[in-house]
Amino acid sequence: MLTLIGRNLSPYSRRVAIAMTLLDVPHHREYLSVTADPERGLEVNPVGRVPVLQLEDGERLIESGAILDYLMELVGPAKSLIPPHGRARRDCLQLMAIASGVLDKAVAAIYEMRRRPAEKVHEPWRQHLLRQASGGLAALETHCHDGWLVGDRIGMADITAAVMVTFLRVMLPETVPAGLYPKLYALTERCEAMPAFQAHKLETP
Ligand SMILES: N[C@@H](CCC(=O)N[C@@H](CS)C(=O)NCC(=O)O)C(=O)O
Repeated sequence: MLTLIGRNLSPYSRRVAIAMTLLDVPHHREYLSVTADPERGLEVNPVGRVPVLQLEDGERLIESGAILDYLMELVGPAKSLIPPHGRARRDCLQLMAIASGVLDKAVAAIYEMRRRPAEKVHEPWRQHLLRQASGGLAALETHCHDGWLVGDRIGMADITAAVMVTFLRVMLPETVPAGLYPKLYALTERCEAMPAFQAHKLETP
């Protein structure tokens, strides 16, 4: 059976876990924290990060986007959460890129605060990272409407956006003040109410 390595506090791991549940892909889970166990992180991934997807023969895939690509090919185009071709595929991948780009900047801002001694935090750099995250949030807000981001059913763009907003609300609440991104909030609430999201709740740190 497949094994997904990484805990739900990692938004990159959480988006893969939610996709696997939505797609009914059976798997085990190893709730690895690379902060708590960096040695295990380096054992399963040469660059020491999660998520990692271990295949039945022991091969390990890294990088959430590449893991999702593998999963979508596994389930086939009819079930895929990323449209297989054309404009819809391009839109989905671009919106996923914005949402995961916000995560990259938010995680870097969190590391700046938590991984450095207080006197070595470079506040102008942290502010720059937060401005980049806000740029992505504002762009996503303009793409939200009453339905799903792309097409007429939930897809990877919605999942990535919702996982990202929930992560920010817990870890960096100042980046998502109430009222600033109402449509993105509404999309997130709709996603988080679904059983697949409830099955992989964000653990509070
Ligand atoms: N681009 C990667 C990002 C993965 C990532 O940064 N994961 C974090 C956890 S949220 C991690 O393992 N950080 C440990 C580190 O970078 O030292 C992906 O999409 O898989």
